[in-house]
Amino acid sequence: MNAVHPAWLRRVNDEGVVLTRDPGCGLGPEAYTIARAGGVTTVVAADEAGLLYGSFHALRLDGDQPASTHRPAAARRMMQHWDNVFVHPVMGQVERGYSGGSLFWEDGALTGDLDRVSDYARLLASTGINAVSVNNVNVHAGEARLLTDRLGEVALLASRFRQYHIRVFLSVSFAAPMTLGGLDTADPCDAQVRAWWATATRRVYDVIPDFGGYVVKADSEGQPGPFAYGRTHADGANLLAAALAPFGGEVYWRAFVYNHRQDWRDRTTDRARAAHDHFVPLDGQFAANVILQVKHGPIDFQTREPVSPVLLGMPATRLAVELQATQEYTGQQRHVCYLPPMWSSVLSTVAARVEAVVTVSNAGEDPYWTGHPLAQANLYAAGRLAWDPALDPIELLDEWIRLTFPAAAAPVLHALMDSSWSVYEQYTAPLGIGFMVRPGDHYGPDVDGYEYSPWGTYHFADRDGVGVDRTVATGTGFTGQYPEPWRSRYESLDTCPDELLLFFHHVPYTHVLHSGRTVIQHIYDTHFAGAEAVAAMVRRWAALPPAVVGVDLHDRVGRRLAEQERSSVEWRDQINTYFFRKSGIADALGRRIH
Ligand code: GCV
Repeated sequence: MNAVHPAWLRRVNDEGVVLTRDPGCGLGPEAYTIARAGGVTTVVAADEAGLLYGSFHALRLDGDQPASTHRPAAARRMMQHWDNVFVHPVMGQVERGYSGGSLFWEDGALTGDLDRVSDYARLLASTGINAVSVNNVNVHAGEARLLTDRLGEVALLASRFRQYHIRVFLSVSFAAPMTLGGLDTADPCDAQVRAWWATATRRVYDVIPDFGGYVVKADSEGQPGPFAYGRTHADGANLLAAALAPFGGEVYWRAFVYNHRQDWRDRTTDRARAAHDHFVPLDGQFAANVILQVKHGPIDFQTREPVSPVLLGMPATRLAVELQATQEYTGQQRHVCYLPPMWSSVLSTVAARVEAVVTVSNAGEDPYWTGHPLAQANLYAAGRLAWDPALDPIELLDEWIRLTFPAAAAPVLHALMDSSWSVYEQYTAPLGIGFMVRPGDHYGPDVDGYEYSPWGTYHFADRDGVGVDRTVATGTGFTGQYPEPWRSRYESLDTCPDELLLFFHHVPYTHVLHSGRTVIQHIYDTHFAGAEAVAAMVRRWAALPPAVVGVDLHDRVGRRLAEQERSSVEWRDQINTYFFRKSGIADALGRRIH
């Protein structure tokens, strides 16, 4: 790696921070010791990376501090971008991107603003991120060429990230030996295919010696993969691993594999089961430089899901947990939705089992980086939690607020953001059932939008009840994929947590929750409460003098809050009306339902 960006180190020195690199200090890679006394901060580390992270920590310090040592919990902390090089006719420049165009690509070309890439690299490094993938996991024909004749552009990006200790990864197409190499197969057991990957990979390292490796979405939502050749995903991943191994590179192989052409009439197929069914039998068969990248929940980044059982069931495989900062299903950066309370609960279960935390980035060319200025907190916290999953999410939010806004704004920001995930959950799909979003763009309510579709995301509401029976006793058997204590907890109605009830069970509307309310009354109450909470957020923000946070930012947030309020009312009314009409059960409080 090159030396850390010299301008950054000068700036830190100017702030009175003394950085000492001492290879004999006994600290491991990326670790540092920091202390502050008499206004002078000292940072000691064995390597450049440790100094870099220590220098950012120095800027967060407030007052004198005794010496403390910090080291990352996960060795790899990656931001993945779903950025297309060419504007995609349906998905645009960034798939599920809500922050303007891509930071890296602009209508077929590399961005002309590499300094902004450097700014982004510094931003990511300040949170502890040390890896980034720069193109969409859905690799279209033009983007596939980043691996070959467009490698020079990737090298330019890598030169900017390198100065902040961030390695660049590429998403690659499993079919590349055919589409780029002209072979008539991409079979992982074919000698020519193996040779093609070896040569292509060597060329990458000729140009980018510290290249991180490949990210692969295979046999998933139309992407090519090893199933076409009757091979397993271990065969597929190990093919790329062999090509990368001589250079120290790694494969991030995604476990997001399921049948997206399911027959909705078939009640036995359960999308939640798919990743476990495909991957757990392969435990122990992956090469040493393969990391299996698993979405944190079994379906797809819904507002509430249980932890994926794959993360609990592959002890002989290196694992990464995948989080989604881009708010595809959580308000698309038009709604305030501070996600770390969800991420922390996931990490409290899996942090000790994963060696990488991967987050799908929510940043783009927007001047505020994230479209909704308050969505920056998700970007910031994703990196900080990857470094230390034990950090308290609300203290982390406080840290971000302190570093970003004047103290006078803090009470209002906390009022808007602390519970924003719960509030979003209140006015959207209830009790862990998920989806109920508009098909395609996934924004706003459409209760039956996916009910008769091939995507495997159903709620099964009828006049008597709602929810998916995933029990071993009477359902799809998904609960049986969990080890104890989760298996029994989710299997039994007595112990299944309310917030996941409809994920695991089909129950009558009159079923009484642990909270003491019936399911139908819970639906009504939470939807009225959620929309009211958003209205209160709007009032709080309007009462904050714009000058405290800057007039432009105040206006941007105000306009997004207005949309959140409109949307929350639409969600409330569609969900309440839908379930009132299905069940025929009136709201106990007699509120207006249509
Ligand atoms: C990149 C969901 C999203 C897709 C995304 C996919 C994935 O299905 O809607 O846009 O594709 O997840 O994670 O691969």
